[in-house]
Amino acid sequence: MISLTRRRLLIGSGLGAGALALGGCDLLEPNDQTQAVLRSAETLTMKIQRLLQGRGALAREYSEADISPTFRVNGTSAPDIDEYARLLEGKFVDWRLKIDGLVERPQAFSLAELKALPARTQITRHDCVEGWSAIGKWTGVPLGGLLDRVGIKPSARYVVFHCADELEKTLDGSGRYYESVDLIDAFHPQTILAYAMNGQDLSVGHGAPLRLRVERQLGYKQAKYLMRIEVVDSFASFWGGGGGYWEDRGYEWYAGI
Ligand SMILES: Nc1nc2c(c(=O)[nH]1)N[C@H]1C(S)=C(S)[C@@H](COP(=O)(O)O)O[C@H]1N2
Ligand SMILES: [Mo]
Repeated sequence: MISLTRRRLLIGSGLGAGALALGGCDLLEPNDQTQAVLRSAETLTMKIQRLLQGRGALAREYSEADISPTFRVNGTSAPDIDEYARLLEGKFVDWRLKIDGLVERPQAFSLAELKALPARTQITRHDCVEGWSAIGKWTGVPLGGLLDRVGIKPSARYVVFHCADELEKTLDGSGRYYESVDLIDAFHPQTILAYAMNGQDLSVGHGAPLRLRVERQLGYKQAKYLMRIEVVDSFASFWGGGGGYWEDRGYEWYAGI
């Protein structure tokens, strides 16, 4: 397998080198034009990565012996929201995962219902942009199977994940954590909604009761505290329009590893 890092791929293209130079300059206020250049370089990167690796290529899986003895909790460690506190106190019996948007049969799943569905377990490495990694074992429901159950409409293009936590307290609620993936990643076999880590129910720190694992992408895509999944044709109208909490603050939407 050819292994090229995103940086090398970018440097290999004239466009990317320019985008990198801009990206590295703190003095330059990003304007629409530089944003457009950065976004097109990012789309190019995603296409090259998928071309080299294949749409369905699997992220590496590890053995039990590789599981990290400690796995850091990052970002929100406990959602500071009344509704979440209530659900946690009730051991998530009243929690429901809503799936709606561009689907034929909107549905709300209890944790017990999700746990009764066919499950997948995978041992993978989590890479955070902040420069740390950890290997963990995740068990959950493949997202693709769940989407097949509710039936996505032909106009569907993206899947948006709404979380319980506000990472930043704001008056308009724009500090709410959210994420999104396209349908290629949504139906990828390693994309699961995990309710267990290392053989135990998810802890609050790691995203109880349910979190996303989308293994070919960086840590910030792995949305914790899932409340609702919305199938859409565009994520432009959500919050900052970038498709995720960190994307709205400048990170790449396709965070390929
Ligand atoms: N809802 C929510 N999901 C989140 C975050 C967050 O703050 N809130 N942080 C992200 C980041 S940057 C990382 S690295 C991982 C951390 O997951 P962990 O706490 O299980 O290590 O969760 C991601 N998903
Ligand atoms: Mo992260």
